Amino acid sequence: MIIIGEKINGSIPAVAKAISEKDADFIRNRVRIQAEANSTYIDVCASVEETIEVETLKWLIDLVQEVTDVPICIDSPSPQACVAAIPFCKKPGLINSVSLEGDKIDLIFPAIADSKWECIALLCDDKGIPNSVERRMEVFEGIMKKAKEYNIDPSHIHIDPLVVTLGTDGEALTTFVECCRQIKAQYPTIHITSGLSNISFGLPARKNINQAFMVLAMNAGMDSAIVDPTNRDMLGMIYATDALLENDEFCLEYIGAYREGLIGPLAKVKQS
Ligand code: THG
Repeated sequence: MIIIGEKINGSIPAVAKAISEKDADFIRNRVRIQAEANSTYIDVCASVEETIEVETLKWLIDLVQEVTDVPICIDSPSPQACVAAIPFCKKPGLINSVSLEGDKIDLIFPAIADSKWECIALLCDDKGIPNSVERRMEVFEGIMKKAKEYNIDPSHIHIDPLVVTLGTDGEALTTFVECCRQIKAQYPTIHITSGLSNISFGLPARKNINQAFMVLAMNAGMDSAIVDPTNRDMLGMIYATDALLENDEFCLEYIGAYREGLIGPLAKVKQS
C-alpha cells in the first residue's frame, strides 16, 4: 500500500498554529513520526492565503527534507503553487492534484511530463463532483485523454475517485468501488487513492467507518491512501488487508510492522 502521510496540513489547527508561529520543531517532529511509520510520501499542504502559499510550501518542504528523504506530496488547490514547489524538492514526488477543473491539467501535466514525478487526479470538473459512476467515468476518460496527449504513463497517475459522505449519500461506498473496478479493468497499472475521511463526516465514532471503508476500497483495487500513518488501528488494518489480498507474501510486511512496533498492542509505542 502506498501511504501518503497527511499530518503536515495547515487545515489541522495545531499545524496552522505551528505555521503561523514558524515552529520548526513541531513540523519536524510530525515529519519524523510519519517517516518512522513507513510513509511512502509526506503530504505537504500549507492552507494559507495565496500571497504566502509558495513561500510557506518552501519552508515546510525544506523542513521535511531536513528530517527524511521520503518524497514529498505537494498538496494545493492552486496548480501554479504546485508547479512552483517542484524545484524545492530534492527528488521526484507526487503532485496533489489535477482534475478537469479550469486549466489545471494543462499547467501540471507538461510540468511532470518526461519526469519521474507522479500526480493525483480527482474525478471532478468545473461542474463539481459527478453523482453517477457513469459521469465520473466520463471525467476519467477526459483525464486519460490528456495523459496520452502529454505522454504521461498511467502508472504515474493516482486516480482519486472522490469520497462523498455516507451520512447523506448511502451509495458513497458503492459508487467509489464501482469506479475503482472500472478504472483498474481498463488500466491495470494505474494507482487509485483517496483522502477517505470525508466518508464518515457527521457520524459518531468516525474511525470505525474510515477503517471499514479502507478495507472495502482496498478490496476493490485502491492501492494508495492519504492517511495518518501514526494511527496504529488504521495502519494495522492496512497491513492486515494487504496480507489478505495477497499483496504481502508470507505476511512479511505485516510481521515487520509488528516487530517495529507500528501495529498491534501498545507495548512498543511510537508516540504521536
Ligand atoms: N483527496 C486528495 N487530497 C486531499 C484530500 C482528499 N488532501 C487533503 C485531505 N483530503 C486529506 N488530508 C487530511 C489531513 C488531515 C485530516 C484529514 C485529511 C484530519 N486530521 C486529523 C483531524 O483533523 O482530526 C488530525 C490529525 C492530526 O492531528 O495529525 O482529519 O480527499 N487528493
